[in-house]
Formats: sequence, C-alpha cells, structure tokens
Amino acid sequence: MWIPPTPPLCDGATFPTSILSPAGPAASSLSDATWLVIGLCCAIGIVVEGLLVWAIISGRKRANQNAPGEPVQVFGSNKVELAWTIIPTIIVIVLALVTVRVIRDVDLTEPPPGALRVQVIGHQWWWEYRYPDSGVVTANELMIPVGRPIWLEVESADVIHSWWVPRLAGKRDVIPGYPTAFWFSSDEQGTFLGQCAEYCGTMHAGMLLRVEAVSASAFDAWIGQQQATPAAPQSQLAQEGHLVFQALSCSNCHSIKGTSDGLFGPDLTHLASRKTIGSGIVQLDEATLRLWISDPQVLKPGCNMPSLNLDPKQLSALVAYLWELH
Ligand code: HEC
Ligand SMILES: [Cu+2]
Repeated sequence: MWIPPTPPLCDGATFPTSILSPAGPAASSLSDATWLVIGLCCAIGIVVEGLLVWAIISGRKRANQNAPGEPVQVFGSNKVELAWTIIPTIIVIVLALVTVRVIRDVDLTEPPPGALRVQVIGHQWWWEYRYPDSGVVTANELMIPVGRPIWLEVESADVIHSWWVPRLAGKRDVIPGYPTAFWFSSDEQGTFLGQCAEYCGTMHAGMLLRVEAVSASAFDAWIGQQQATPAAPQSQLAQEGHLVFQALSCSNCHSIKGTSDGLFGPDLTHLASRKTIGSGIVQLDEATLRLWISDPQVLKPGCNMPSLNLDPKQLSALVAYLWELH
C-alpha cells in the first residue's frame, strides 16, 4: 500500500486546512455563515433538549406522587401551534437571507476591480497555473500577492477535480468542458495548503495544493524571474543534461522556455524555484529530484510520468541541468 510521504507543511498555521481559520474575505464570509448556523443549531438544540428534560422531570414527579390520569392536554392550542410555526419560519428565513448574502459576496460573475487573473488547469494528478497577463506558466504552487483579489479561472484537462484551499476559499469543482471562475484573496502572508477534493483516480490523494501569498513587491519580483528565459547551462554536467533532456522523451512531455514545448507534464522552466515536486507530495531538493527522475513511480505510484530507466550518468547530468533552472 502506498502511504504518501509527509508533505512539507507550512510554518505558522495551527490549522493549515481549517475552514474555521479563514485568511481572507471570501473564506471569512463562509466561516461566519458556518458559525451562525452552528450557533443557531446549538441554541435550538439547547431549547429542545431543555424542554425534553423539563418534561421528563416534571412528568416523573407526578408519577412518583401516584397522580392518576393523563397530564394536561394542549391539543388544538392556537398559541402553541402559532409559536411552533412562526419561530421555525423566522429561523429558516434568517438562514436563507444570510446564505443569499454569502453567495452574493463569494460567487461573483465578474472579476472584482484590480483582480489578478490566473488560470488553473487540473490534470491527473497535478495543477497547472497560468498568468495570462504576464505569460508565466508554472505548476502546483500558486504564488499570489497579499491583499489583492485573485480571479481564478478553472478548467480540467481530463476528469473532474476540485480546487480547495480551505483557509482562502470555498471548494470549486474543476469540470472538463465547463470552465468556471471565482475569486478569493489573502489578508495574510504565508503558505496555504489544500487537497484535490473530488476523487480523480489513483493518485487523487497525491494531488495537493499550495498557495504562497507574498508582498506585492515580492510578487512582482517573482513574476519578473519567472518570465525570464533560463540562462544557458553553466557546468559541464548541466550542459550534458541539457542535451540528454532534449534527446530523451522528457522534452515531449515538458516545456522549458527556449528548450522544449511539451505540454503533457508540468512546465519545468523555473523548476528549481519551487519548494515541492509531484504536486506538493515531497520537498524539492537535489536528492528528491534525482529520486523522482530515476523512477517517479517510487514517490508517486501510478502517476503519469514513466520511469525511463536512465543510466547513472544521464541521471546526474539531468539533475545538474534541472537544478540550475531557478
Ligand atoms: C509521458 C510524459 C512524460 C515524460 C516522458 C516525462 N515526464 Fe516528467 N512528468 C510528467 C507528468 C505527467 C508529471 C506530473 C506527475 C504528477 O505530479 O502527478 C511529471 C513530473 C515531472 C517533474 C516534477 C515537476 C513538478 O513540479 O512536480 C519533473 C522534475 C520531471 N517530470 C522531469 C522529467 C524528466 C527529466 C524527464 C525525462 C527523463 C521526464 N520528466 C519525462 C510526464 C512526463
Ligand atoms: Cu484531482
């Protein structure tokens, strides 16, 4: 049985995936509504259970005193009938109005002013992110500027997935042939975690989500760095790796700006600037990169990258090359 490696978590957050620990306005609307429903239900529960306990106790006292006959009957009491019709109606109306307001806040039909457009494409079993206004393409780690609304346009390349980062936004299904869009934003800098929330095949459990919220200036710097075409490989080994990458089928599945334009797998143009690989399942360092390329099926069995049976020399060259792609 495959047990997912412990993914690199984010620092700081006590509950990194709790909807009750919102980090932005969209998630706050949802958690406020959740608290209201929980609060109302608890109040109703306390009143109903209280009446029940009261009825049991007061009824039992009479039984102990051998009081004969039935208790007082309230059948047909207009007051009681009216109360238990009107009170629940008011509760339902309040919940409906609150829900409508939350839907109105959360489910916009157009991007909010000043929003940053990002496209997310769900693949078995990883996420592609495109920033259409700057031409940046990356995978699995969504970088956003703190405080600015994000307009996330959602598509699928294959089956139904679901994009869900609970501290930032509600769950959004990713349906093939049915593009949708929604907004969220983050008030806090930091890393936010999530998980594909719609069963999508073998590696569904290994399809994690990471959102990194940084300051506006750090975000602009990141965009600038991601737009750049990587410099020519430096070391001898990396130069060999560059040739191996082009000679093998790697280049058919992966894009590296200036080198290859495969679209089946994640864009690797600035791979080494990411913190994880395999859709968030393992931290990215040279050792895991080597392990991944030598046999991705060890780290993520069933994933759509084949093991290419490379010899150790090719492997070292590829790792040296990819590790220079900052
Ligand atoms: C048949 C297409 C295919 C081929 C060939 C292929 N890959 Fe991949 N690769 C993928 C897919 C699909 C993924 C995403 C797997 C996942 O996370 O589920 C991937 C993931 C990766 C990743 C991790 C990227 C990330 O950000 O998570 C690296 C690195 C990588 N491949 C390098 C290579 C190298 C180097 C080669 C050549 C030796 C290669 N790949 C050949 C399809 C391919
Ligand atoms: Cu999925």
